[in-house]
Amino acid sequence: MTNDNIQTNAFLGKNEIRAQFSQAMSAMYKEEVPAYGELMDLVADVNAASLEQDKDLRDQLTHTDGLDRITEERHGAIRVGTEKELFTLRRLFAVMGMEPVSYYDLSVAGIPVHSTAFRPVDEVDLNQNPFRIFTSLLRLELIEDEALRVAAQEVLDNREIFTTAALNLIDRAEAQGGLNAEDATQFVTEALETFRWHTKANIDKELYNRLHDEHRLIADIVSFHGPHINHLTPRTLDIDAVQVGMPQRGIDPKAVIEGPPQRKCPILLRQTSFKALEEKVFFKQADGKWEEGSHTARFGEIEQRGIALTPKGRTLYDELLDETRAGVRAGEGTYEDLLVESFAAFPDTYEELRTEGLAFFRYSLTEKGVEISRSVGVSGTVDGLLEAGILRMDPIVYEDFLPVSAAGIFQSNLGDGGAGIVYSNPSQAAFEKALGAEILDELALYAELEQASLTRCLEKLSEKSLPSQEASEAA
Ligand code: OOG
Ligand code: NI
Repeated sequence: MTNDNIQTNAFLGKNEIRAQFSQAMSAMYKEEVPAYGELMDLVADVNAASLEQDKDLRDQLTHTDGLDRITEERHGAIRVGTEKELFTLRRLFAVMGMEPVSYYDLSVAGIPVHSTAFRPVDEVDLNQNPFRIFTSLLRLELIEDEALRVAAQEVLDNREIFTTAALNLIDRAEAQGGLNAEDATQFVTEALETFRWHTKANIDKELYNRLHDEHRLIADIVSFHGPHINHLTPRTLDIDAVQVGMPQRGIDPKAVIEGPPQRKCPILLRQTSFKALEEKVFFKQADGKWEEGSHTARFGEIEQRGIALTPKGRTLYDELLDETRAGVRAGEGTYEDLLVESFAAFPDTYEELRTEGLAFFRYSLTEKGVEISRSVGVSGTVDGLLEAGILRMDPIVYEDFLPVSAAGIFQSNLGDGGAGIVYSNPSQAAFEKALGAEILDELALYAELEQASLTRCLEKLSEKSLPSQEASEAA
């Protein structure tokens, strides 16, 4: 580029770049996997109906600026093979304001990867576009067969998953602190290439089969030119309706919805998916010709997001889920029945969730609160201010993922092969070293969000009155 004049070339906001990228990914995936487009239509219909029927939900979403984001909301997932690839991905996502949040160890579920999710972090950024990418790194070290490990490593070391232009634009964004509109558009186009599907494999069928026999996921990660996006997930307001609606549109969903059961106050995350497609691919023969074969990797998923839980709430969630699974193993009933039974112990009103310290809330002033803050001012405890109709509370949406659910989603798309092997322990430190950055703690982020919302309210309310001991304690 010549005469790149920073003065006249103002940077495009990261939120805008992320929104463009999310759009481009969705358009590409719709083209590649038509069932995804079908699912998008179904979700749009279900969401419109939910908003029509549930006035409280519409009010809550309108009030928290959550309404606009929903139709455009989705997450994707990719799997990479080397530390270097992960390192560059972190830099690529940073250009769009996406940061690594939370560490997920999937090795305990027999899946030789560990993961994080790249996503926006601040409330305003989430509300503009919450696009996230669940990103897994292969742990070749967990594979016992040394010859296979070496062969896989060699294939991975010889591929470059980023275009030269993408790498140059990442460098430029880092050096300048952003990208202008023209560069940003090119960046999106180039970044998209990394996540595109390739029908031609990097390897021959023999090596593919060996990798596949070790674990299907290893074959998926190693065999191709890049980390093709393996699913893109729209957010629905009523996952039960989508689960029922899928077969009517010729889509075959997995048997159970992952996560908590249906509730009046949704918590965390519920997810379901449709089975991965068997797709025609070509393997590279020694004589340079292509040999036809097939590969199963890409699927569709839908999710419903609920309120984020505090550490106490999360512990209760994990306990009840463990209880359910233990019950299933002991043959005490079906998974669905036992899940509902166990979760009867999880309070299901926002009031209880708050007073028992199980979930995170965003506080704001009611109209009455705003009026009071303009005239006399007031102070008090959170309980008192809520009761007096001065404060209102809304759920803080869970923006992250659940390892047990993720394992269930992985498994449902892996078939039986290899899923039985249990690999070893988590290694967040190794993951962060590869990433070249620390992973953010999701619980700390939610706690900060809640605290900031409360502090804002209390400050406004006390502008006209002296701050009381009680109010600052409540904060
Ligand atoms: C990722 C599976 C995890 C989710 O929504 O929990 C995931 C993968 O299959 O690569 O996307
Ligand atoms: Ni997913």
